[in-house]
Amino acid sequence: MNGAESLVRTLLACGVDTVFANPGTSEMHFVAALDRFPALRCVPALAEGVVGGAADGYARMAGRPAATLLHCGPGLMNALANLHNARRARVPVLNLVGDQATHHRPLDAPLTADTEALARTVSAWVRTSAAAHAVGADAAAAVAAARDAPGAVATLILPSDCCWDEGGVVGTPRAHAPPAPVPDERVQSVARLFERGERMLLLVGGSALAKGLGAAARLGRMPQCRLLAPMSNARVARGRGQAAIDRVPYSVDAALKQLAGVQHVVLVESQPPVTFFAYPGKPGRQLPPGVQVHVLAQPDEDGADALRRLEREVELRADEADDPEANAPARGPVTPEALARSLAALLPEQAVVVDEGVSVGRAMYSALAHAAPHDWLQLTGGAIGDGLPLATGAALGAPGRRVVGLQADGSALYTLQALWTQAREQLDVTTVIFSNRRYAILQGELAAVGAQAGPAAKAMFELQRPDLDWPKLAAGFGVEAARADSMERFNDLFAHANARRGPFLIEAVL
Ligand SMILES: Cc1ncc(C[n+]2csc(CCOP(=O)(O)OP(=O)(O)O)c2C)c(N)n1
Ligand SMILES: [Mg+2]
Repeated sequence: MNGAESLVRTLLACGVDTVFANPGTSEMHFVAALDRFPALRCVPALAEGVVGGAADGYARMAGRPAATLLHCGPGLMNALANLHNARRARVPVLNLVGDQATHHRPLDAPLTADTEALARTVSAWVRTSAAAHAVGADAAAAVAAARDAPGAVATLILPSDCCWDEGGVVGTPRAHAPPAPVPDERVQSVARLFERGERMLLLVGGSALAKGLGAAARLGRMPQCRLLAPMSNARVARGRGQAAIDRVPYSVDAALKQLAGVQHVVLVESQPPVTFFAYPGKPGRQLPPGVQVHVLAQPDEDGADALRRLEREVELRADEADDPEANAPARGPVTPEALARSLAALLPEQAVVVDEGVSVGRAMYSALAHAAPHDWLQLTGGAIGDGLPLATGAALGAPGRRVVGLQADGSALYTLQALWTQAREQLDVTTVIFSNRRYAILQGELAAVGAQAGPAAKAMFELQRPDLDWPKLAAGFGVEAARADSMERFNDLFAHANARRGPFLIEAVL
């Protein structure tokens, strides 16, 4: 058995059966092993940004890691932005990077780079295998490191001689650390805060959001308490039957207004909220000055369990909330509000919504709070170009569920190659392109940072001259597509897309 075969056998033994790959010469022995192991699903991607984002989307839905397969330092560089998003999502990713053979590295051949240094920027764990016999044990350690609560990117670098040399040994799966229970004293001290009747904010993130709110929602309905989620979240369980939860707004003014008067913040798998950027003369922290911050659960602790225990300690005085009546789909011109209304009415049951809707997408989150039950996946690290890859990985991580991508046009163009993977694997993904033909958010940011902008500066944010032809772009990658310039047409296309198998793209012209 060579090192590559010991790697494949170890992955399968550790429950890793999906690989997103863009390989090169140094990964050939791994590729060659695929024919002997049909249980390993290897999904090709045409750009490494797709690999990183798809591994993230897969992990968010499957709850366990996929592997990536990347080529040397430069292949990893291309994947880093979306691996950064995965790091911020705190999901498990087994990041495999093939590299120069051990004895070839000193020759400084063209693709030689400081692969470990690059990997460290996104990884909680980095190791370079030293020899074929070590590869299996290294891979088992990497999977456990990726899965330690709450989840992280673990990078294993594989010099090509370690893969082709004989002497491979299959690694034994290792236990990983589950979320730690929150100590009783902490639950009780937060319970005492609730009893003081002062104005509180319960800020719930991480796995507590992904599992459904239950206790948090009931606590959040107490008269003195507000319930919010952070601005960006890996996964939120929502829709009919689930309590709605708003997010801390993007704008600093809106956030300060919303949180004015709050005296205590209780963090559950979350951090004190800050603005995306600094703006001249404005605060970077979104909490009002003087607020007291308390931690109920850290990100590696079991926040959902802590909330249930907190609920038992506190004497609840809250009513059950009802789901409001559903609205009919919108008609007439395509606007963000009309799209939100139609999506709320027509979202398929158990959809996985992937939100990289940027400025148009802002109208969607609250509008879909009482749509059919669904999971909501967001861009977590602010690095745009994640939406199409996330949707691709989510479809593989949640087979049988429709993925609905709410996708800003400019952001989609960073990693458009994901469409080809969706077509090749016949993934059930409906992509809705919010085609405003500009970088709309940056037009607002220009004013927000106080920059003086003339026509040349403003033209930087227009995606026109030439216009992008979305149905043709999608068709070029093998994905069927159509354009909607009225809500009637959008409603028909959206229903049609969700009723068929395989991917479909709708350009919603705003
Ligand atoms: C990797 C990365 N590059 C660049 C940016 C800066 N940026 C933020 S939003 C944006 C444009 C977004 O345009 P679009 O996706 O069309 O959304 P819209 O603003 O039109 O809603 C850019 C370039 C970023 N956030 N991340
Ligand atoms: Mg746009």
